[in-house]
Amino acid sequence: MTSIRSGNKRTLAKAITLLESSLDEHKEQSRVLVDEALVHSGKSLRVGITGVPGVGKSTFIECLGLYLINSGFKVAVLAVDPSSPVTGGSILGDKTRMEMLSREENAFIRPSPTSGSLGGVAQKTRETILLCEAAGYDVVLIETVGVGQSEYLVSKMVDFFLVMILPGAGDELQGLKKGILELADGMVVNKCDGDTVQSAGVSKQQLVSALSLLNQSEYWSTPVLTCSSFNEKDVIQVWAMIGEYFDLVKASGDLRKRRNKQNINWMNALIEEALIGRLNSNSKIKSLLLELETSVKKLEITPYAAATQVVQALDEL
Ligand SMILES: Nc1nc2c(ncn2[C@@H]2O[C@H](COP(=O)(O)OP(=O)(O)O)[C@@H](O)[C@H]2O)c(=O)[nH]1
Ligand SMILES: [Mg+2]
Repeated sequence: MTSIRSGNKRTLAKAITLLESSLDEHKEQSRVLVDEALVHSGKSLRVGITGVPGVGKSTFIECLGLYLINSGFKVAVLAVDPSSPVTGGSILGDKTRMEMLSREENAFIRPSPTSGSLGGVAQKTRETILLCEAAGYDVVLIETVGVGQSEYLVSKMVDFFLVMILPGAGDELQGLKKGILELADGMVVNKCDGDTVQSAGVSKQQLVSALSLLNQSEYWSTPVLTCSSFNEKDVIQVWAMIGEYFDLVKASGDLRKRRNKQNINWMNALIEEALIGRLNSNSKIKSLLLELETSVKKLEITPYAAATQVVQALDEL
């Protein structure tokens, strides 16, 4: 196989397919690929973008991606969408919406892995980021849907986490999941055009006051911008905010810390996966698990006691 570092898109795509395969021989090959990539990784700016379906993430990414490519960058777009493994989530729609971007030589668009648990999908996304970086991509944009736990996982693997919301009054803001404000490094009220300009302004003010109640770092308070993804000027403004943040965290040494944290998270996820893999591959433990599940359901044993038994059984292996 040609090296990923050649920057060839088909080579990169093939490598990611290998990564997503569940065959044991492919797992071994992809481990080698990821190990090789690791040395050449870490140079990109990793940006996560979340928001409810329809908020305009893909439209925003297409506009931003084209702008970045025109500015001389290579842009990779990855999706994490575990909501609909059968159809591949909203990705089919995304593909057509990013039609212009996907035709660009310096853009690489990859839909979400469609099989596996959310943890597995997150894991593959982490490795895919490294492969993209080794292939020379300067900016990696990760689109994720604002449902379930996926946005939490994505926020832990990026340098900047952008939360997009729809314009609207208080009700919608109440609907924002608790905790999302803490994850956000920047927020965008999108679709600020036409009839919604005014309500977008109101949402912005509400977000600003909600954010002011949170503890922010000494040099960064999560900004809130309004944006129309159809308007390149707006999109560039959002990018400027991300660039400003990146410069600040780089200068303060926090980027290093954040990347270290990303790696520790990654390691922990791998340990968890390996342990669960071991539990499931041992027939003795597997039957113990089934037994305990029944006992827990019948309230014959507490979940704590059951978990302790499983860990003990693992010790005795
Ligand atoms: N008016 C308006 N419509 C938008 C904007 N951004 C996206 N849309 C439209 O909203 C719909 C959903 O956009 P999409 O990018 O697929 O949303 P996603 O599900 O978050 O990726 C599409 O019909 C877009 O054309 C915007 O800034 N203003
Ligand atoms: Mg989309």
